[in-house]
Amino acid sequence: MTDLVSSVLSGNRRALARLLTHIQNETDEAGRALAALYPHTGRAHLIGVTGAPGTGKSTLVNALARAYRQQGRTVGIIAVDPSSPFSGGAVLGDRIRMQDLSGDPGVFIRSMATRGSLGGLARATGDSVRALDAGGFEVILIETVGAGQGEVDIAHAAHTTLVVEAPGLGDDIQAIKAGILEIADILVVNKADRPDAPQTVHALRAMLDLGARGPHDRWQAGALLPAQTPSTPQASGPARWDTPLAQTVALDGTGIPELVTLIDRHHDFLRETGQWKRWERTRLEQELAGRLQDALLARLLKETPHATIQFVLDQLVSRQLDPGSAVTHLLNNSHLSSSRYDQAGASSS
Ligand SMILES: Nc1nc2c(ncn2[C@@H]2O[C@H](COP(=O)(O)OP(=O)(O)OP(=O)(O)O)[C@@H](O)[C@H]2O)c(=O)[nH]1
Ligand SMILES: [Mg+2]
Repeated sequence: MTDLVSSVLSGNRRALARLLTHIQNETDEAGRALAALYPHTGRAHLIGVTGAPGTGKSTLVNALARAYRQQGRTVGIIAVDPSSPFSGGAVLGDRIRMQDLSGDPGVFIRSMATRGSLGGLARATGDSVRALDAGGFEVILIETVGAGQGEVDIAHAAHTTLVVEAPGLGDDIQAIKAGILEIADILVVNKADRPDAPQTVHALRAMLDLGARGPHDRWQAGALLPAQTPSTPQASGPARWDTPLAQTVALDGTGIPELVTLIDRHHDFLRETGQWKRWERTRLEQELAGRLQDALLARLLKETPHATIQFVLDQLVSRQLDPGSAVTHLLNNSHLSSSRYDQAGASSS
């Protein structure tokens, strides 16, 4: 076991910070450490916090962290920075957070910058969460701005997803269109102190009753294996989770204890119905599929001369070749193909 790994496991903050930097820089050291840490992960409750810019996510995460600390639970926070330069809220929220929670050894905060591809960010976020999990943090809050599907996906890669809405911040229908309500395990109307809050609550309740509230079969999707239809009912407990609506004033802590209770209830629901395990399996299947996709594409591109790809592209543009056949052609001429094609490729070259 390397120094870094054993230090992270023993709760050394500086080692954890170093590992997170390795993860963000995608170094080989990160890969080695994560492999060694992997058996020590899977214990933390991962809570995603997503929603439109400025709804109060950072303030809410802050308030939740404080509540968990009062209960003696340790908290990791991963804030995925919005890619938009127009959002000043993140800066403010993070500044408040730093003042409020820094110096508490039971809290670890890390911001992730949107650098490069969203897929890369999602992976770095997932790896960072694993590092915090191995470091012994019991609750991990993952804040993302739910502006794009990619960011939503990051927050959704949690056991419990909070979707944060605020009154008067644009069209609620917009959020529903983006499918953001459907991913909510708990819908939070923050800024409940605002006079227009009751209207927002009313509108969102109506939406939940209309059908956004449904059986949460989202962990059935098969990324590699065919999706399985849920044939047998869950062994125990209700298999259905009705998305509750919580009202909070993150600024002064109103509604936070109730929200913590709802989050715990969702945790227990997942454990008792076996959905926690199902979630784990589906998540890992998706991650494996994503990593395989990237690795196979990288390998193919490494093995295929640049000129070949240009040639294929030319043929696509001139309509001499269709994209489907192009894929077959490229695969047949790479080492990813079956040995039959390998031999054919070798003899023709
Ligand atoms: N009135 C009121 N204002 C709040 C509440 N919670 C947060 N705010 C304010 O809303 C603004 C945005 O808060 P943030 O926590 O930064 O919001 P955010 O969703 O993290 O913002 P982005 O990260 O930029 O998307 C700040 O000025 C907060 O002080 C609340 O419960 N009531
Ligand atoms: Mg924020």
